[in-house]
Amino acid sequence: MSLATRRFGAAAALLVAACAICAAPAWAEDAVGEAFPMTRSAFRWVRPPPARPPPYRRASPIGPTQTPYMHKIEYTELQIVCPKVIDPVTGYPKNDPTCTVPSATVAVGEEALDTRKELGLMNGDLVNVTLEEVDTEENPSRRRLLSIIREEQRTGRQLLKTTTQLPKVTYKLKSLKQLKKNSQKEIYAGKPIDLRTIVYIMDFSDCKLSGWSAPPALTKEKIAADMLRAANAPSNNLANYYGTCSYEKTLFSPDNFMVLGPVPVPCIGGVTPPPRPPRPPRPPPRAGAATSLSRRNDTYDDWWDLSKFCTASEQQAWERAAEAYAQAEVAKDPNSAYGKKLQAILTWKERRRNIYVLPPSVKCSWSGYADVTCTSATCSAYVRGYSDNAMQVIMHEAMHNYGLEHAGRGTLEYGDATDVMGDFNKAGKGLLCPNAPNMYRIGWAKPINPPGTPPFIIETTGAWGNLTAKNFTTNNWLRGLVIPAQGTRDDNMIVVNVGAEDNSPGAKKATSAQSYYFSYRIKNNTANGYDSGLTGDFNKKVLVHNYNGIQSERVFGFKSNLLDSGPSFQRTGNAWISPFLALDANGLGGGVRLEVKSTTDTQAVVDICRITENGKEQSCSDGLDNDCDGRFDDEDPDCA
Ligand SMILES: *[C@@H]1O[C@H](CO)[C@@H](O)[C@H](O)[C@H]1NC(C)=O
Ligand SMILES: *[C@@H]1O[C@H](CO)[C@@H](O)[C@H](O)[C@H]1NC(C)=O
Ligand SMILES: *[C@@H]1O[C@H](CO)[C@@H](O)[C@H](O)[C@H]1NC(C)=O
Ligand SMILES: *[C@@H]1O[C@H](CO)[C@@H](O)[C@H](O)[C@H]1NC(C)=O
Ligand SMILES: CC(=O)N[C@H]1CO[C@H](CO)[C@@H](O)[C@@H]1O
Repeated sequence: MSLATRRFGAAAALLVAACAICAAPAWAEDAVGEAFPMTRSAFRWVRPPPARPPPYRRASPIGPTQTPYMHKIEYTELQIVCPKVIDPVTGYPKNDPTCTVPSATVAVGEEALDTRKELGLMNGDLVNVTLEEVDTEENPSRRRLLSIIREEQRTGRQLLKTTTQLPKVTYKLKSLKQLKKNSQKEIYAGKPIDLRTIVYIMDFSDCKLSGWSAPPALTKEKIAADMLRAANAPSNNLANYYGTCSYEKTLFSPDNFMVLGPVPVPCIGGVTPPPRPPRPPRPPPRAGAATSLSRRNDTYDDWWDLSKFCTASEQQAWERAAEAYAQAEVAKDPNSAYGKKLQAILTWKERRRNIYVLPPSVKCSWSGYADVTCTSATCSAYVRGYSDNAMQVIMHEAMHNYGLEHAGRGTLEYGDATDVMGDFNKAGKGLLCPNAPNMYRIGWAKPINPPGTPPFIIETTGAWGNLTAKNFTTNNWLRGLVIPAQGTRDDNMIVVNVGAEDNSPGAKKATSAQSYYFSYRIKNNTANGYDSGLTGDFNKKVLVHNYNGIQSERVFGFKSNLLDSGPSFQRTGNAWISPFLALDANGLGGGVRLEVKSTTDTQAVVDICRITENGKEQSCSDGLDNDCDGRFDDEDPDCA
């Protein structure tokens, strides 16, 4: 018998006695109710292994030390939380008072991603969930233990060592059904998105642990100065980051932004559960009896202990405390300019971004954590501590709120150094705007328009530079296409999918057809300019990304992948050549060859060819250079 079970046994005896007055046993019942699903993604720094000491003492190198980081895929979580409703009296959002489900993490990692994809779940949808409490001997309910601890505190009887780490309730997600799909909100559709943001400085000093107070140096003024376009702001202040990278399609106005705090949160708190009778013994689980939705994980009830956990229930406690703090601030002086401004932000009905700056030592395994998509009344991004590169971490998290996934390179989840959603290690205080696929995904940028189109014309679609097999039928070379530097205008990429027939809805598509994105990036020498955080490695480079997603917040599972950059490409030299996809029955597929003809400080000129015969020209009289080696038909020695 495990220690925990023995303890629980003793406590159960106590509860039997206490429960002579109890009604029907309730604690093993399923938790059923309506909830919001929240997919959240964490950002984690991983410290490098300690360097071996040099053979003899040398002064340590001057300049910032780099902190490598990596992403652990299991840090994506699918949580369920109570739906937020707008209180008709106060106008403030609050948890639906009829909510009966505990806040919980119901799936992590690939399971979380799969569930989201399978059900097309967007944050802020309404779902009906049924959670079944799972009875494991090793893991008795932490809620039950909490009630025992409360009983100890009340009676002074020592039944347990209360310093023992509390076990968690374990639930299994029995079912999750979509009741209402929220509409997508984060894709630019012609009208600037005017963000509402509150930054909360959180203070957990009640835990009486060192590093758990709000750092005194971290003032509201400091954060406001870092985030707004003030004279002394760093160039990657959030307002500039959003404004410049989006070409002012997203606004971060000082009128809609406030910093509050420090917000004290009690270290331990929550509702005291009623005493409950012991659970009848359960039959052992039958093998293979798992339901189709057997994605189980530990689930947390709505009480919290900040000193021990960093789970959905602690996160909800922070949020409740912050919200209550903000409302109390308004109540202090509702008619002042400050009170009115705060109230206006608090009563804004949709997509208020809350950024929580947590004390540096708090027990969370991540450095940043945020909702992926933001469609409910409020959405969250948390950062642990506030380091020198806080603004890069916050922008990364903020772009998760926009629905963006990580920008990878090969197997490296965060490997793309051309996007703040990837490796921003070397971006310093510069702006590292999203890569072409991510820019397209949120509607900030589009493929190029026909030559002569002025920049920033909202009505243009970019269909001209969205190339499919159809664009290569009469001539498989498209020459002299101009790719403007991404910072100079918003129609700035060429997208090629030779596995697609054309761009009409319902057009035929080859199986495993791939979309390639070609864009041109310049490291901006103006400190606060577009791409001022780009590394020299990608300066004046045509980038090749692969991305098969579309412009929808509800279509998941697609991430951009940085494949290569040129004129001088790593893999294939002076031209970039895609993998070859054998032509299907409809003649769709083949490969893409990209040659960079020239690059300047504002644009690159490229030639693009669709390869239909891989490596050797076989059709020698069709008027096409089928193998894209620059020689047509009889000119090609392949045809000799
Ligand atoms: C939610 O699910 C439960 C259990 O499946 C069911 O009894 C209930 O009617 C559902 N509620 C709604 C609103 O669909
Ligand atoms: C490519 O084809 C589409 C139609 O599918 C057309 O609208 C577009 O103008 C073409 N682009 C170029 C560069 O020829
Ligand atoms: C290209 O066209 C397809 C089909 O119309 C569309 O789904 C896709 O969003 C377009 N891609 C870009 C990058 O505009
Ligand atoms: C450099 O940044 C400025 C300001 O954002 C912008 O106007 C300019 O187009 C950028 N240049 C390039 C080449 O991106
Ligand atoms: C957050 C959490 O408790 N995650 C757990 C989910 O389940 C897997 C598999 O049992 C555990 O490894 C995780 O720790």
